[in-house]
Amino acid sequence: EQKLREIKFAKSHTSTEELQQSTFFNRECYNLNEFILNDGRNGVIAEFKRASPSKGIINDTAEVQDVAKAYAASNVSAISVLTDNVFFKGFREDLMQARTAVDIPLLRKDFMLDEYQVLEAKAWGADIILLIAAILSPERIKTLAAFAKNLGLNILLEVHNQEELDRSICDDLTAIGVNNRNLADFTVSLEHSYELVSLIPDEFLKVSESGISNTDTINELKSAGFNGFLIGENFMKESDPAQAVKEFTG
Ligand code: IGP
Repeated sequence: EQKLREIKFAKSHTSTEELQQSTFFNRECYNLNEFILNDGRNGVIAEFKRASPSKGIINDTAEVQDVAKAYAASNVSAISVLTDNVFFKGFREDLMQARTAVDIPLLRKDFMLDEYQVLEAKAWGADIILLIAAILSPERIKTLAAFAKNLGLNILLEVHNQEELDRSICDDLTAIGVNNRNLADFTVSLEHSYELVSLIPDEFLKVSESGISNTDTINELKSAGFNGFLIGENFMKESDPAQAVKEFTG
């Protein structure tokens, strides 16, 4: 965590006052529950991701506005936008441009460690923040979730196994995501989702994350109890992610 902090906070900061005065900061966030549990939408959280540590460059030509618009037009429930630059080649501008392009919930996908980043998320137009159990203590998760909720943000907690779930769960979360990808060795197995789904209390949205590449898998995950499906590479690996999401969602 210390290493991550050093890498991510090397650059200079906008003041918290400036963040709080920015255009998007005072908008009301969309409610993730409403968009996921909506019969007219498909539960997919479609991701804009140029690159990843496991795959290298996935797509460096697609424009975020075009992709976001195509995702929204395909009735996805939300869009995830990577803002981490070090590992995923994302920018805060990607999130801000997605915000101007669509009117559905946006997830700031990043390694959140402190309150300042939560303020950034709100200022850049996010509706949802990600808290990753593998890199945060239970106390930090509780504090950051309360801080984010107070700003009207939705909170997605990401876990990879039962131990992370048990120690990290707290009241202020909106959704719990099971990451099928092991962040240490990048192996992907949907078994993580199937093993954990029944352990997630029903008051939280249940999201399966990573490695989903067809609608049969979505239907199986749905039968198992999931209502959200985070999908990135399957769309972004195509030169035209807009066409890929259209074919996927019909
Ligand atoms: C999407 P995929 O396999 O569909 O591209 O996965 C998403 O789950 C993945 O990008 C992700 C991620 C993360 C990225 C899950 N948790 C945490 C960065 C940080």
